[in-house]
Amino acid sequence: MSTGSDFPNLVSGSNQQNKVLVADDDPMMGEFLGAILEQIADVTVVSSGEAALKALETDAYDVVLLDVEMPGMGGLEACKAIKSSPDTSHISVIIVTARIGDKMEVDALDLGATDFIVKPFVAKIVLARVRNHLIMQAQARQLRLLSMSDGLTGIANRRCFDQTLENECSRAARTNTPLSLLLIDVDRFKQYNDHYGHSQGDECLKKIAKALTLSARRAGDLVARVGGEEFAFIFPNTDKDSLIAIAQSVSMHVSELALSHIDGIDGKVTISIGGTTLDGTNQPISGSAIYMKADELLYKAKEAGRNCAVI
Ligand code: GH3
Ligand code: MG
Ligand code: MG
Ligand code: MG
Ligand code: MG
Repeated sequence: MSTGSDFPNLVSGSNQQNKVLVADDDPMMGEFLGAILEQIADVTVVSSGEAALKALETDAYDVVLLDVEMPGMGGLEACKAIKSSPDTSHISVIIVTARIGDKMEVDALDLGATDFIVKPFVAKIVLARVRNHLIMQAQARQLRLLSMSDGLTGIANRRCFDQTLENECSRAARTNTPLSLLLIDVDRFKQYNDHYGHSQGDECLKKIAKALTLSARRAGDLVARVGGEEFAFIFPNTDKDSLIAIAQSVSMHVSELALSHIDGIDGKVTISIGGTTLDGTNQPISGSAIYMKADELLYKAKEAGRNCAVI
């Protein structure tokens, strides 16, 4: 899995540089396209639609060139699959074919293909077209990064979190795997601002965000700022026992910051945690429903005196 359609995918993945995937069952054609495109991208060549989809599961690509006629899954079918998965729908797909005809071209565009190249082609034109798609992908990546990240802390924002949570809930139901969620709320933060000032408050939130990222280590884990002094984690494929251990590490990382808070518990900034797990056998559940459950438990942690976790 390509770390889900999540922040790692959208943001860390944004460091990815110009990756192009070529699928053509004709080895000479694959080699030829590879040689052309290597001038501007890191190119992988495969020989079937199935192999293309498999490659997309493990690596992030910007542009995919698909031959139409391949044994097994052809290019149009592969294009459809790429465009219908939230993990890959943003990728530019270029259909490459010797079969000329308006219908084929319209079909390809209707399926979500971004461009259409007819064989035999001129190398310079292919190069220029793919370069333009790579530029558009870089711009789109930059926009996704901005729209999905929190301006203060640089971690994922609420929009990214909500979107990822919905995707992960569907994935958990589909694959019968557990899914865990942690909500974090900084304790007595209003008093922190009142005493130290709002800009110190901002600095405090940045440090907490950074400490939290230490607990989102696996591909697919996500930590986001979901409100003013509220943060949340998504841990795919994580059961309740693991979640309890993670919650302990989250508390530890925040207490290691040893941030002074004159009105805080033991004079320090502390956090309260609510956490819940879908164990993989539950009925499908919406992101907002599991979030609400974790929020109730966070409220219990507050009621229990703060600086604790209820899972
Ligand atoms: P509790 O222990 O019950 O969570 O108390 P609290 O004071 O943390 O909770 P409350 O919801 O009463 O206050 C949250 C505070 O967080 C109030 C608000 O000014 C502050 N806050 C929210 N967003 C920001 C921000 O971006 N920067 C700063 N500095 N403070 C913020
Ligand atoms: Mg072919
Ligand atoms: Mg709060
Ligand atoms: Mg609070
Ligand atoms: Mg309060």
